[in-house]
Amino acid sequence: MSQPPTSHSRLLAWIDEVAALTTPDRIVWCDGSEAEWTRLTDELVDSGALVRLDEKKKPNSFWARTDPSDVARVEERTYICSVDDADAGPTNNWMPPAEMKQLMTELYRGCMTGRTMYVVPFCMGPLDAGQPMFGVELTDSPYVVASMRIMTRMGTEVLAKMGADADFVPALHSVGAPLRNGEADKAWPCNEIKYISHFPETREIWSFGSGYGGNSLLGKKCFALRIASVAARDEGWLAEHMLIMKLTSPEGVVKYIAGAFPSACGKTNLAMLDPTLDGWKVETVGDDIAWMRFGEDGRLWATNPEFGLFGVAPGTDFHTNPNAMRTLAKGNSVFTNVALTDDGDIWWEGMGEPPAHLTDWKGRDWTPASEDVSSHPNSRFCTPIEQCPILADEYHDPRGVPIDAILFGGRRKTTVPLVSEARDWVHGVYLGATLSSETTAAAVGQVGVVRRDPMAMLPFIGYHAGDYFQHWIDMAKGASGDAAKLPKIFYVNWFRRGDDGRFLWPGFGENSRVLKWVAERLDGKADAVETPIGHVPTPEALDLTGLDLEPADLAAVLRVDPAEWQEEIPQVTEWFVRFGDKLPAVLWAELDALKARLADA
Ligand code: SAT
Ligand code: MN
Repeated sequence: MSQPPTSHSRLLAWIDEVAALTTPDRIVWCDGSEAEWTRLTDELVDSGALVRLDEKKKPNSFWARTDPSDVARVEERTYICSVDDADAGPTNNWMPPAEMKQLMTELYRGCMTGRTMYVVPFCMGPLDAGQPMFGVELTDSPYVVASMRIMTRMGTEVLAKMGADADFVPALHSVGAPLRNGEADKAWPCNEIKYISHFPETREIWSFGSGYGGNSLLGKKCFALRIASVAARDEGWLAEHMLIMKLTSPEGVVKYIAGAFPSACGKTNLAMLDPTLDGWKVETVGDDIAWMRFGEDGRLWATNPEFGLFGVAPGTDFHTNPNAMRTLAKGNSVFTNVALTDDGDIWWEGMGEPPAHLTDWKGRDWTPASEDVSSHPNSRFCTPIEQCPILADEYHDPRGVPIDAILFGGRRKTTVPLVSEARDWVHGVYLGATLSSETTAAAVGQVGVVRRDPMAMLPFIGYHAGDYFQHWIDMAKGASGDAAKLPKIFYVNWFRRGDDGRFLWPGFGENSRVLKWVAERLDGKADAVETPIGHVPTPEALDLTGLDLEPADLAAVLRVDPAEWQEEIPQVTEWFVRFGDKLPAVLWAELDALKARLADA
């Protein structure tokens, strides 16, 4: 190795320690340059890991296929290794940190033999933030390095800003596939054994065995959510699984809205929404993660710590998300587990008429007559957020944007109306804490099962979920005692179906009608009826201009059926019981109050 480009002694000592354990053939310091990107992607093309797409269709872009066993986050293999298991709580896997470190040390021993260890200094959020949030990922995967260059600010600038002693989160990653005695590499090396481990007290991340998304791009879910949520608890802020958007009315009134939805429930589509309502404008600040801190004005300000978009590909097209398509058309992207067209472009289900022939995500010939889908349901595009044509200027502002409203949402066929407004902050926290959704392909496991997914953070809370609910309740104190400064909380469900299985609401750009109602509620201008579960728009209060919606469907999508909500009560009770003494008493009180309102309805 040539002279390390830093004098940061803690970083240098850690790299020495990891190199001695993992025995890479060489160490490369990543500078984040264009030249480095070209060198890495050229190497990945030569090794067969990437296929270069047609320069005219998707400039400087690549197609990747993973091992068929390595396609999503592995929640079963994800651990919060706090010193005390009570700090991980009932929703996380736990192992004592010393035991996990011992076990993983044996897995890591010699695991980079025959490979390069890349040093990736990165920063979550703008480098000119008051307190820049640094991490350094050590990885033996050049695919991860290329993806990290899209998803985070990384390289020389970051290292320079870290100086000799800045704090950082050490994030160690290996695909766990050493190449001994000149063994040939696979296009997608990985290991059957996988561990995604977090050490909240020491703010460390150790990941082994997977090269995919949230398992390997350690700035994202591991740092910006699991580790950051612990820092946020300690320091009085929130690290949340939320999109951030700027909504401007025809009169020029601006509202900033954050929205928490589980993975693969349309956060990216909502963040880039193209309103069907005349004169309304949406601009994107973020599509997946929001860090929210109180400003001196007592309001909650949100920033997006990421630098790229890692969106679900299938279902994305000019109808559902035209701005994502425009972002991707500019190139500089990596597409993973989608299909390849014969003329060097990408294709996935939902992109209109399929071509007569494709290469599917498993590398097989595919035609419209094929039985399987061409693209994995959790296939992704990874693309620079600065290419988004509706990126808000505020994205670059280290202070972020003051949040007016928080939306919680999930995928529910029944029960949950299109939109409702919480009665107050604590009721809103109750709505978040009991949020439910049908599972998706974003995590390994069964798809379509209803599970509680509090604040859409179930797989991402880095500590005890009961303490997390209390932290949310305590946030009210940060608003300098002025509850009016807190965002208003809403609960939305774009996915309700009729008895015949049809979606009742058209979704996508038409969701601007719901956003308009939310914006008007914030200004005390839109009508609502009080129901046992919160305030629901009157049918007249939603602007349905130009929308062909049957009155019966409108009634059905807004309906609050006390009997359906009664059925939720035992599930919510069971859910709350899991948290034992750690469940804030005010949430039990909210449940009791809901029961009483339902009984009266
Ligand atoms: O694979 S990721 O965790 O990055 C994507 C997601 O599940 O939201
Ligand atoms: Mn996500």
